[in-house]
Amino acid sequence: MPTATKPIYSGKAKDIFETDDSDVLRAYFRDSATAFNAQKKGEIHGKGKVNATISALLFTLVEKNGIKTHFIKQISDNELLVKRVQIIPLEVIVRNIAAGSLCKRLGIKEGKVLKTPIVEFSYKNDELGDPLLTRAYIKNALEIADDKTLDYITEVTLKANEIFKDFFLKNEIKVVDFKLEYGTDKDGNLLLADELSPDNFRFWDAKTNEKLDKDRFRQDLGNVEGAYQEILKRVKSGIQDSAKPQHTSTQAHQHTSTSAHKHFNIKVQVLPKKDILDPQGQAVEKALISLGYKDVRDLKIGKEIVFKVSADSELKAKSQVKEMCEKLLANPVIEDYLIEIK
Ligand code: ADP
Ligand code: AIR
Ligand code: ASP
Repeated sequence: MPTATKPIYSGKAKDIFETDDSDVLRAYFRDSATAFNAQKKGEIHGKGKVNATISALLFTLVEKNGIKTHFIKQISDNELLVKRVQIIPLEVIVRNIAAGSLCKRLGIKEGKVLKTPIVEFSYKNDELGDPLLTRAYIKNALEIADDKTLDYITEVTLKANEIFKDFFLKNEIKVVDFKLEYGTDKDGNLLLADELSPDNFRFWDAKTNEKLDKDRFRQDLGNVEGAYQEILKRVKSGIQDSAKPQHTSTQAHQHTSTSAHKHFNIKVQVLPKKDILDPQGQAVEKALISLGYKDVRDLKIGKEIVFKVSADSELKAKSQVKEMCEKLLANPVIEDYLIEIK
């Protein structure tokens, strides 16, 4: 149960408390559930505990993959310690498969696999019904984020989507769509915040398409508690599986200490993908043209990473480096990488 102190904020599903440290907040996840901007209200028994635990596990998963979040630790069944942030009042939504408001708005059939993942922004404002925003609304009417911030949020969100899709598919779940919130900490770092749970994700069973998220509550489908418990079960077993040694190049990597004997010099070149916005590259291209180099075009700015690895064959070294690129060195959603081995 929450302690007697008054929350500094009591939302639709969580209470937020201050702690002894002014930079740290305590989020208490309640069982209360709302839908359609609080027009529908109810309780989902055990939801607080399940959502706090799923959030803790998924924040840890994305942190491990290089995404900065507000998560510090889970301190009880229903409570997380988080870094205090100033929330940007945007609901950042990613969609892989058509569902919910997208179907309503566009008349598309639920279940259509979208050509590529879509990122959209809504205004986090219950009174206005969280309206869909354009970039111009965000930048020039609300003035809550600029292009650079929106590009960064989009990049991180698409990366999170790849991490979630991959993790959940291994656990026989399709990630249909989800909503993220971001905020800035006292040092100006943009952190993924709020929660990661079936309250803000649509999850379908990969074999049966059974809904395993808040749509069961929204649409009165029954067994809401069971669906949330099922997601918790699969997330827990997925995390356990991912901690086990793999029979792939990761295992080859572990063997390096005993059997590897060749050293390879690695050079990785990382460049923004062809159609991805590269503001830095565009600025340099413009500057070169204004200096009189009129024929310059398609300028991209990237990075070069050099290091050595030991492995028992070039093939194994290459597959290890490829894995490093996918996990950390590049963002495969928006960047191409080229591996050179000598
Ligand atoms: P809502 O406000 O939508 O009803 P909740 O009941 O989940 O949502 O309340 C939690 C509130 O705390 C949300 O408004 C969310 O934006 C905010 N929040 C989440 N993480 C943080 C954080 N690290 N620092 C400050 N506020 C946060
Ligand atoms: N979402 C949006 N506002 C609040 C939440 N939780 C989430 C939904 C769904 C995604 O954002 O849970 O996963 C898209 O919602 P919709 O209603 O726009 O289709
Ligand atoms: N979270 C929002 C609400 O509580 C929207 C939704 O989940 O449908 O109303």
